[in-house]
Amino acid sequence: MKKTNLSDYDPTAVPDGSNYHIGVIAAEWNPEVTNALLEGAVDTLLQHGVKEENLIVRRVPGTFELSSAADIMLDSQYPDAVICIGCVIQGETRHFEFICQAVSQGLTNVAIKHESPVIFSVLTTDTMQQALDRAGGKHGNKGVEGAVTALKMLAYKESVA
Ligand code: DLZ
Repeated sequence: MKKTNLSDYDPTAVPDGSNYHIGVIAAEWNPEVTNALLEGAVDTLLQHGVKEENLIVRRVPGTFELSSAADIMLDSQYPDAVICIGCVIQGETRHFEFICQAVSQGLTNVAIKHESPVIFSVLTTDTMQQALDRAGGKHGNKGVEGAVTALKMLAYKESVA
């Protein structure tokens, strides 16, 4: 199968972000990956009109902490959407399964609780190379995808409100 840039998108189809406050929370684990995802997300939000002063960027220790951090941010700082960035790499123990399960279910629960877009920009890969390929490498940048998804979900929310 031909592998492509998974983050290619049509910029003309992305809603304007100038009226939104957006939180971006990145895990500190695997920083060479999460820093690149964070940069991709922030650059993309700015490109689509989000004002720098309306961005709330925070760090948490690991991907597991993303759900509670998003919940706390939505309760205290009221962003319109939160993009959650992490990278979990398969190791020799079952930690991988527990973290992936917890964060995917946790972020879903937070999104439903707050009726707000909570975006899963979490890479779950077998190897560091697979993660780097998706953090600004040959398969794109999952942070860019997260930013585009946040803006599209905010437009969706407005369209049905
Ligand atoms: C403990 C752990 C392990 C083994 N692997 C990762 C990982 O690959 N990526 C990641 O973001 N975090 C990892 N962590 C840390 C957990 O996410 C969490 O921070 C700790 O279990 C403390 O709750």
